[in-house]
Amino acid sequence: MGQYDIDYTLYLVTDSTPEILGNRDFFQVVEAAVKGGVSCVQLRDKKSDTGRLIEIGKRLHQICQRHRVPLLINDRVDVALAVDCEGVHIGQDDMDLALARKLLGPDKVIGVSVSSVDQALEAIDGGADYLGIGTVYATQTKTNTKNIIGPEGVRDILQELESLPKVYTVCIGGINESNVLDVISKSSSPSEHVDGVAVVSAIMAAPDPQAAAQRFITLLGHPSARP
Ligand code: TZP
Ligand code: MG
Repeated sequence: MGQYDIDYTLYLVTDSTPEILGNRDFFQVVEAAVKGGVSCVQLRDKKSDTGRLIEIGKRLHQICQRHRVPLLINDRVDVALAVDCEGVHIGQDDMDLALARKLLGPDKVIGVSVSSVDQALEAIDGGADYLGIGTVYATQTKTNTKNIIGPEGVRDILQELESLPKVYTVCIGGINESNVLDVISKSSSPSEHVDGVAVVSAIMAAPDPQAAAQRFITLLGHPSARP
């Protein structure tokens, strides 16, 4: 489906709330994280109005393009179209996947949040490019999450996917430098691993986001810092 071959290894989901950002500049924080090795960025902003979101998205897309990293937009297919970035990430309560695909066309990347085998199979059937599997651990960043599935829940989903054509997988929720290797090993089914980890606060709220991203990349065993 989506034409972009995305590296999901270290997937940064942004947050511009004061609790996470303090008084730092949002774009500088994200750019630092990208310099540290973040391989994919999702703009997640539940507060800004549509016009502002498009403005932020366009500016963020320029930064991402400079570092050859794809940008996806959380929730908003209309904003992704306006920004003309690489795709969207939709949850179970967002726009229907079939409609999102119809609006975005075959080339854009669509990721879908799933927390059960049934949701995963439905998303694959609907042509999702990747699955955001979680919530792995309870997190302050998203307190309204209904389903804390643990690494074991991720593994159960991966196991079901083994016999199906390849779909990319990323796990999310409460992942930090201390638990990331544990999450990955416990999430693995015998022959299938997640393709990446999605992180908000462990990078966005870190005092030095570039160094934090670099340490993640080292832990994940992936080539570090980008030009
Ligand atoms: N979806 C499930 S958990 C979550 C989202 C967007 C937030 C994850 O944030 P953090 O800070 O990495 O735990
Ligand atoms: Mg959503």
